[in-house]
Amino acid sequence: MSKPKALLVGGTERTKERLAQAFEVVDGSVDLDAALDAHGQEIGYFLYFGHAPCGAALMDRMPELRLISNYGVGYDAIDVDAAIERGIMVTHTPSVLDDEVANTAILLMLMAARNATADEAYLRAGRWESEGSPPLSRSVRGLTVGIVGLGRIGKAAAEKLNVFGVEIAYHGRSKQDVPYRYFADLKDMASKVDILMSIAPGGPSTHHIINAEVLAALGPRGMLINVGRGSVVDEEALIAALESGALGAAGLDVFEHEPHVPAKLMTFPNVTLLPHVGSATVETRRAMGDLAVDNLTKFLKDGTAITPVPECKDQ
Ligand code: NAP
Ligand code: 8YV
Repeated sequence: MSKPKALLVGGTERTKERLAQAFEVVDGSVDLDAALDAHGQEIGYFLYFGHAPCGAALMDRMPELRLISNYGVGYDAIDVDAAIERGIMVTHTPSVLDDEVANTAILLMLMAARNATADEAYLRAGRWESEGSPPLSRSVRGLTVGIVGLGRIGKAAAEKLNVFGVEIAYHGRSKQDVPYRYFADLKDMASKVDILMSIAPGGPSTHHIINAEVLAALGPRGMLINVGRGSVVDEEALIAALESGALGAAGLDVFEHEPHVPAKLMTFPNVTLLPHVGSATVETRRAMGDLAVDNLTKFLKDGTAITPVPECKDQ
């Protein structure tokens, strides 16, 4: 009997090999259009690695599609309502990346406070030898970190942050049973913390919630860390705040229009920029890839998935 067809966009060799054990893999990573022209009518399963929009038009090119397995926990690129309307389940990869992404947030926090990007550039430019030591940086001990989005990753970050001697606060739509101070109002929290750490998902409800007013509230000694989604921060307002000195420093792993990063952002010595690598270690990407494939194979076997997105839990 022939294997069912699964479309693969992105992913590693291991993902492809594991997927090929149960499916005939249609690799659309290089030319998605050509892959859909040739096989779209027979594709029932889709393993998606990426952030390009996956909407109704794409789904309609695969009338037999039953499951979209997202290689990542954030699924704001996928139109879940359109998928549900078409009887398509959507899954993602929660939990397996919490540790890694929390580490990335803390890495960026320390780099911002300790001025590490500027200091490294200083050394590489030979200035240590010619001018002596660079200006002093700041200790994080005693500072307050306000986490925007205290979910799985946010909680992992909060737990790790305990060893740095910081106070922790958080903002979300609802108060949780956690030993951290809750702020229902984001601007209020920004005015009372030293570091704002965004680990919130993308999508309409979080679009630009970190805006000019929130950045002004964070202030000239404040630091913004963003490992959630670029769309959460008004990037133009962020650039303006950095340019005027209204904000102290930033550490960013995500951007509004990836992989584009505004040239102006690259000019600030007090900003650390990473190319969306929060989960990008061999170990964590392997765990994400395995879970993404396991969701597909389980669904093929018994019609249920391991980690459906919340909207598809009852599907
Ligand atoms: P999660 O467990 O679902 O947590 C999301 C948190 O965000 C929840 O605490 C939620 O609290 C809060 N939230 C949701 N909507 C909000 C809103 N409109 N305003 C304020 N807070 C809101 O998700 P997770 O697994 O921790 O992942 C979080 C996000 O991290 C992902 O969605 C993804 O975008 C990003 N991420 C980035 C990387 C990277 O490589 N940089 C890697 C993995 C994940 P309430 O429901 O109480 O509001
Ligand atoms: C991945 C992420 O890099 O899980 C997420 O939401 O942003 C990252 O872990 C990405 O999804 C892979 O494309």
